[in-house]
Amino acid sequence: MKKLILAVSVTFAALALLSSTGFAASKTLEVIKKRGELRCGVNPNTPGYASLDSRGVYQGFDTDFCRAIAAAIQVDVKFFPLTGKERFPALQSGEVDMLSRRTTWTMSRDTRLGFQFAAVTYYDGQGFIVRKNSGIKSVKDLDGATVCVVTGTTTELNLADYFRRNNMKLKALTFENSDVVRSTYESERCDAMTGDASSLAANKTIMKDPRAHMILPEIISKEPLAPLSRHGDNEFNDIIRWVINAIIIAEEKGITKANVERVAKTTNDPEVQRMLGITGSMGADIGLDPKWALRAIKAVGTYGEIFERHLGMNTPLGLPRGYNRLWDKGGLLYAPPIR
Ligand SMILES: N[C@@H](CCC(=O)N[C@@H](CS)C(=O)NCC(=O)O)C(=O)O
Repeated sequence: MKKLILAVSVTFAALALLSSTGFAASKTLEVIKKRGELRCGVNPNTPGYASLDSRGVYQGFDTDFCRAIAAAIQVDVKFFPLTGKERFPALQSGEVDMLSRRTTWTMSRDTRLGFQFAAVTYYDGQGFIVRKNSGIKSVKDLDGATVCVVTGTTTELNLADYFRRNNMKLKALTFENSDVVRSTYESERCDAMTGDASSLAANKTIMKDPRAHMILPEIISKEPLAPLSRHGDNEFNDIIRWVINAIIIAEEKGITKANVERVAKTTNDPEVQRMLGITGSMGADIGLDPKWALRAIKAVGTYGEIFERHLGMNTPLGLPRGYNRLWDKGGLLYAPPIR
């Protein structure tokens, strides 16, 4: 009985401590700090989002969010290439701390699989790519077609749903790896290849003759792509979420990778002061030091800079911002305030 009372009072003391500091220790964060490395699951080969550069280092839009989070925590980052099928077991088993990998936020992944999505980094939708000389102009022309698709994805499910809903006949050829999906499509064993429109644009750049193919105009699904971590460690997920939000807010505020240090010294915008650790306790509140956001922005720049560097008009992908513009520029990017 005494033991029980002791245990209860220790628990209360711990709770009191928690509520006084407002911060519950994150187990994942402790593990990451101890090993000095954030382990991030990414796509194996999706140019612009995650692919190896000439030095064998992963570069891209998705990998930059891992880099930003590692900079905020002040650790190195290691990338783990994972196929659609491999990604969830790798996160569940602890092989990786998080995924930043063209992964759609869905209810079953959130609940049944036990994950927590942090914030949407890219609003996407599913599309189709076909050969220009096929005569196919619209998804409706694909009745009876053979379509190549990556298994273990929302893509596979949406494809079947779409054809069923529209009473169209489908022959789906599924493979685990998107490189195999692409080469099978290129060898003309399928009439179309389907995937997130962003990934199709990426895959098109590495086809033998990119100009021989076109992405159909229809988008058949919503694919809000978001980094995620395991259920049970909200504090670590908060770090992912607020680093992403800071990177979006930095764009709103006209901050850049190049000027962030100067802004930190000169700004009189109270939100920027809180975000960059000049005032308040935002860093301590998520278990980091005051310069967490400053380091993240210095490492990779703002959302706009990341987008333009890897996906924008001056890159092989040449993608417009579209839905991924800031909310006050007609897009969907709307980060909650740092206050
Ligand atoms: N957003 C979808 C698709 C994700 C995805 O990554 N699909 C393809 C690329 S379109 C893939 O799995 N690629 C594996 C690879 O790169 O080998 C999902 O979350 O299921």
